[in-house]
Amino acid sequence: MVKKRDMLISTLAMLLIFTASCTDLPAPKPTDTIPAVTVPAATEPSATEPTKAPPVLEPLEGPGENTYDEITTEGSVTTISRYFDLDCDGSGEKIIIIARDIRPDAESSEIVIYSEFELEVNGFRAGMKSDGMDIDLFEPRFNITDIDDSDHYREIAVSWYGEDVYSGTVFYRYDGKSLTELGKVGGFFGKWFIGGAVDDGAVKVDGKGTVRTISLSSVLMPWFFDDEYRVESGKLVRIEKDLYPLEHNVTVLKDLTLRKSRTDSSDGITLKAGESAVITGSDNREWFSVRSSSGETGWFAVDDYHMIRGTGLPAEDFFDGLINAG
Ligand SMILES: [Ca+2]
Ligand SMILES: [Ca+2]
Repeated sequence: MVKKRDMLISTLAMLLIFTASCTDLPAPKPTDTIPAVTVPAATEPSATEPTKAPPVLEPLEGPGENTYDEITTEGSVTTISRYFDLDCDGSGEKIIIIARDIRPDAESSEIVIYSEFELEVNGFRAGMKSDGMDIDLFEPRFNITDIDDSDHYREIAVSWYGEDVYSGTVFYRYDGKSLTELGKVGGFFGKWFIGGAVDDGAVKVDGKGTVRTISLSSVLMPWFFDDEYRVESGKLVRIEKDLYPLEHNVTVLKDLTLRKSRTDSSDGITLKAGESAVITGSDNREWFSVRSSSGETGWFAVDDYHMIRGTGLPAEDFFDGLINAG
């Protein structure tokens, strides 16, 4: 009892010394000051605990809904920036994209077409240029996404509008040490703004490591197929499928004897001139399956994209209704 009492007295004495030095403050009652002294001491240990916890991931916005800190346009140059913690180390990276119209006729053009972009993250740079073929113009409103929520990286996606109807997306990753391109896929990520219309792009990220999109094949003719990619050793790698479904109606122009299967080179059914048929699938490399008007199936292969193997003739000589690549 004596010791406790002595401690209380010494505490009160210290409080009196403390309050005496703060002459402007009213002397607090002991009952008020005791919690004030003990509460901070009690909270200090718990305040240090969050530093040992996993990093808090910055909330992501939906595809095409990303906001930015600053957007400036000067002439044919647009600069968009945003702070975001891409490597989840607790501090935001400054992400800057500079999109420029560097076409020779840009000065006289009434519209700005971003023919190149430069991406900068914490001083590291990457970028792309229009190739005058597949890539027409870039959309500088980049997206931040998370391909795989089991790693501590978020990815930047930049998309472009294609020359005809098709588009593409490039993914970048900043890991704290470098900015690397993971790869390119067909299709647009996020909202695309063209001709006054806004649409959802074909590229979907599931957060489980898979990027899904709709890709354009040029084997036999231009046709679209469901496509998937995964990140392997820091690169987006296509997940090859054995066969991609297709449902394309054609009319046979010239008799064509098909193969029984991809592995059996013996003669199968013969498609007759004038009959209708359906191309039902392809390996996206050389083989196509065809369903005849009577419901039977056979196969043909192409070389050099459109020459039907074993005939020396292009596919256009056998089928009417193929999509024109032109
Ligand atoms: Ca960071
Ligand atoms: Ca991730």
